[in-house]
Amino acid sequence: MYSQGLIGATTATEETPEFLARFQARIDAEEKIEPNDSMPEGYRRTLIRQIGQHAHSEIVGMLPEGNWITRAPTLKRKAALLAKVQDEGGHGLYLYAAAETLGVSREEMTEELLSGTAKYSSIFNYPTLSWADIGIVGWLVDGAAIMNQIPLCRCSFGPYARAMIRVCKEESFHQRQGYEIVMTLARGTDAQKAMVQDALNRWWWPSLMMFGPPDAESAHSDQSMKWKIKRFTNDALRQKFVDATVPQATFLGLTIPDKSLEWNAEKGGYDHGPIDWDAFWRVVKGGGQMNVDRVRDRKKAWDEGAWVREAARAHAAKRAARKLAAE
Ligand code: BYC
Repeated sequence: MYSQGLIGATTATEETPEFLARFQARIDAEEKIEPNDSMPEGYRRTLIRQIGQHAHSEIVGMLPEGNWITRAPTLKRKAALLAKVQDEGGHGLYLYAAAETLGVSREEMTEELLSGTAKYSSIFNYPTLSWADIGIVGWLVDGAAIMNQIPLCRCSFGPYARAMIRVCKEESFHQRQGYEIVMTLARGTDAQKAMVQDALNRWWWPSLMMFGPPDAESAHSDQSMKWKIKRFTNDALRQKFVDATVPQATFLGLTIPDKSLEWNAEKGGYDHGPIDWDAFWRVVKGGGQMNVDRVRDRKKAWDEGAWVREAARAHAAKRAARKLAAE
């Protein structure tokens, strides 16, 4: 079932200064690192952590939107939302497969998610209260995801970089469907305008938090930038997102809920108000409105899918035995 799994598990190498320098030279030369290549243990662990958390975010991210599939206002909206939520499941699959090439199994990663030892994006611990939330999630959350993920297409680890190319194409469709929902509501009745403004008020700050803690407090950024896993820092991507999104809100006639938001001609970008990082860490550590529900729902899906995994394994074993007998 996990055919490409565990390939990289046998590449442990003594990390002499020469080995580390050779590895860094490959990174600096923009060579892609592949699963069978020797790599520092820290590089491997960083990728397992980041790709695993990214995969978890994709599948936990199916929950807040899946919640609206039965209540989408038209058949067209329902079909688009259904396709989007299925795409997120696919993203999780590509990412788990990419992480498996580093010598970790999907079962291990899932156990970490369900036991709370692996994180997933803070953004999915907020509830989707109205149909407007689905538009705002597509516009802002998928918009922030693209901003963060386009640079990951150039990540130094080949399987992650290649997975991200397809993910980004699909995220781009997601962002547009969200923006189109928001545009429809923003041009609608007063009640629709109020509903979409309310959703923007609730999702704006959590969307900025998605990019992670400020650079000064980001534990992994320096090393991940050196290894070209990350190409931009958390603050740099957050700034790009704000600069791209504010004109879109203006076009829609919506108000970003930040009184300090102001164009700064000198830096060529917007200054924004302070982010409540205490609230961010509270949510990351399990204190968000939906943390308990999200993990419970993932556990239920994992438990109820046990028979499918068992059947797939039995089918694979039968096929392998048949192939062996025919040889
Ligand atoms: N939420 O040193 P830092 C999507 C953690 S999927 C929770 O800056 P790093 C979508 C961080 O993990 C969106 N935790 O870390 C899906 C670390 O904790 P650990 C997900 C966060 O890794 C479906 C600690 O804080 N995208 O958009 O250098 C539908 C210190 O942070 C968060 C990805 O995963 C957070 N927001 O940078 C719609 C992209 N931020 O591990 C949409 C790939 C930070 O030491 N990931 N933490 O326990 C990345 O680009 C990077 O991992 C991050 C963080 C920028 C997120």
